[in-house]
Amino acid sequence: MYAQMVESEGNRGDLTAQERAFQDRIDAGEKIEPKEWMPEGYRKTLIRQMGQHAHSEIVGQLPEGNWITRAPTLERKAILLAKVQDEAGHGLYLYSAAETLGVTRDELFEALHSGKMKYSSIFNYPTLTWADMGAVGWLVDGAAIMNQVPLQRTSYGPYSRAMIRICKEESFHQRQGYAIMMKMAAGTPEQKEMAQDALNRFWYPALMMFGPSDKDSVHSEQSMAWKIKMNTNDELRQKFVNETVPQAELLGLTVPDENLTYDEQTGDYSFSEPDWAEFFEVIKGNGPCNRERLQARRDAWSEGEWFRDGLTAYAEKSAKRRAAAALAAE
Ligand code: BYC
Repeated sequence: MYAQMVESEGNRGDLTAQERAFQDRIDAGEKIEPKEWMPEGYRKTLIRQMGQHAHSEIVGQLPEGNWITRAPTLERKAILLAKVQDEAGHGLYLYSAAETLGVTRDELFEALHSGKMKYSSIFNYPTLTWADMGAVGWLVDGAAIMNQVPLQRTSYGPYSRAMIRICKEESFHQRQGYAIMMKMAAGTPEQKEMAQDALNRFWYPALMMFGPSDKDSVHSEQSMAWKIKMNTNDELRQKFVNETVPQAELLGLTVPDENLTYDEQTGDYSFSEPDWAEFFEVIKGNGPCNRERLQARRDAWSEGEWFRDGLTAYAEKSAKRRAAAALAAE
């Protein structure tokens, strides 16, 4: 249901009058709201992208949660805890926004647990040292911001509004990661080495977060026409490299790419592409941590059943009590 759901609508001439009126609204920069008419492909593409994004936030808690008990100071622990809680909040805004499109949260979870829906490839890599918390905040949240800031202008109202709040929190996340990297890079030679090692391991997976190169991106063209996506994958990847390389230099760290060169004229760095064969393996489920991450989510779902049942029972009881009180007051 969720894969390949968008039928190509061809060029504008092929659109029905209703579809053309819809496209005109998008082109004029209007927001589309939940109860309004929308093409089925638009609705499904949004469910796919927002659902995948929500799942990424929730699964993204796992590699960082791993370090809450191991953070080096109480202050670092409190900051990391707050960040991981924020990710849960982001997931919830996005699930709520996706629900306005007529899909239930249970359906979205079912699609995640059965492997039908994806989450960001980055979370299938392990976090091996404390420096990885720095690299994740700096690079992973940094890449997420690069992708998500333009999505504040996306055409679907609830998605765009969720993005505004998420982006504010993501900038704090990125800075806390960079602060860890600054500390480690200016520390003992061993600490600096840990920071370099974290950069070495997270650089290419961070580049993969933007999706396949434009020539292999299946959805970009239609998603951009609908303003569900505002930029191509390669445009955002380039922007990320341009902003991140000087940040690495400031840390005194080396980006693990021998082909990295700066073009004075364009202001762009040219850089090596990630290993796309590895990327496609990871999104097929064969990355280093895919099985562990999915199992953790499935376990959390089944272990939380008693709690969900309790909440439902309480909500039903409260509704009955309110109905009885209303009847008595008549
Ligand atoms: N990982 O046609 P394409 C975060 C899939 S983390 C896995 O270019 P599209 C956070 C794609 O789904 C970031 N799968 O697709 C940070 C499609 O497969 P299906 C989460 C990927 O959708 C810190 C196929 O490859 N952010 O926020 O136009 C802590 C072809 O690709 C990936 C978002 O999700 C990938 N990296 O573009 C916690 C932002 N890349 O679905 C959390 C919103 C591609 O046909 N999402 N695929 O089976 C987007 O902007 C877009 O969905 C993407 C991909 C740029 C990711």
